[in-house]
Amino acid sequence: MENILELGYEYAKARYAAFGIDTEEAMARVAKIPVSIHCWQGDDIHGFLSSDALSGGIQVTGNYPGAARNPDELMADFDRVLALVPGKKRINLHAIYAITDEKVELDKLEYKHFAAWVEYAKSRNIGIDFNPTLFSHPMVKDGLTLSSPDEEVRAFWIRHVKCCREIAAQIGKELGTPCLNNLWIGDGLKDVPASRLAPRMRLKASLDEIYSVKYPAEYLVDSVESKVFGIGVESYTVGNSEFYQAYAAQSGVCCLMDNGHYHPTEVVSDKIPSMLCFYDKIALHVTRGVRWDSDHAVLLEDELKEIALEIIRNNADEKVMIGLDYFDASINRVLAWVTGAQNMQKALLIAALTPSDVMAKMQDDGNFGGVMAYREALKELPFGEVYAEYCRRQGVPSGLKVYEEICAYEAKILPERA
Ligand code: RNT
Ligand code: ZN
Repeated sequence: MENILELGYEYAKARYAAFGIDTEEAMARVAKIPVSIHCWQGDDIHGFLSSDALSGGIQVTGNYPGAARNPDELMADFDRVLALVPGKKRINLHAIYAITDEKVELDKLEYKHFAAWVEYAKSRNIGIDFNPTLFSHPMVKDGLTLSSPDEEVRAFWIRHVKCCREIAAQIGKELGTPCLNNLWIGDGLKDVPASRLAPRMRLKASLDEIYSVKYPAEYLVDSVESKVFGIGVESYTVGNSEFYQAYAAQSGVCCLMDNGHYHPTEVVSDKIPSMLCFYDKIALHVTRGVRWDSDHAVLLEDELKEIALEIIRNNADEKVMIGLDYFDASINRVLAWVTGAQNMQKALLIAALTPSDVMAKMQDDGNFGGVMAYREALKELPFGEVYAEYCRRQGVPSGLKVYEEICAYEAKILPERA
């Protein structure tokens, strides 16, 4: 059997070589690109700080058993993810994943509440990214946080984001790799606003105050994440794309594009090269939108492949910070996690196995038929053999073996968590 796999790879290597592609180079390249895996798939974005239900423009649906209930369970589940996904990984935390026995308010969080996560990351040799949590909390008033007309509300959330930035910078320093601190707020209105400008001016003022504190870029990278609409705020979103793009251009923070946050025919793959004309760094939340939901588990679909292509063919491996963001509680959560993360790896590998320079030259020469012929012929190549080899070299399983391992893990933990 081993032999058949090896033969399969040798055959695939030759098929790609006929297109001028070196499979060894492609695998080595993709293995260096970090993908930040969101911790919140493991427990439906509950976190460890309160028992309040999720609210504020996002929703998790499904009641599949086995959600992680505490730090130990979440870390154990994440270890399964690390062991089943190839490539370079980071973990993406939210402020509500603070680990503490005392009751601590969101505007009083400190680095010490995340020291256990830093130890976890250190021992697994992975980086950490971070997010302030501005939802599922009583200080969200009338659906608003940083854009609230209530000064107390606004001040509370400014303090929260400020302490998150300080924590994130400290994490980046400890781990020797910059921590991305991404800000998303659900602020918006259900129905037609009487003023669209005033909340945006208040958000702008809040951001100015938040980002007036400077940290070294080798510790902290800040990003802001826009959205077109959220559940319950269908008519107006304060932090829309234009708002944050203009803010980022003016202030020097990064834009984070979540591909579930745009109108259905708008694609992030097309936005990436536009942004690369102007920004040194951009961040992504890779997800899958389905109708009104922006957060289904990532599948190996055309748009995912196109996103990966725009990163790889523009040599933006170090400019685009890739993160995942989805939450499915209707299936085994580790499976949802692993499937999406594997698919990101597959898309990057497919992109790295594409003769993009040759095809770009054809485009410039006006040979559009050639581009089409190449693109379609590439779909016939034995990608699966290269991916299986990539996984094998990294000591992780591929194919249904992954599913079998997750089933075995589930059989072990479900009785403990019942
Ligand atoms: C919500 C945003 C945001 C969240 C996470 C939990 O629409 O995508 O990124 O999903 O912060
Ligand atoms: Zn997101």
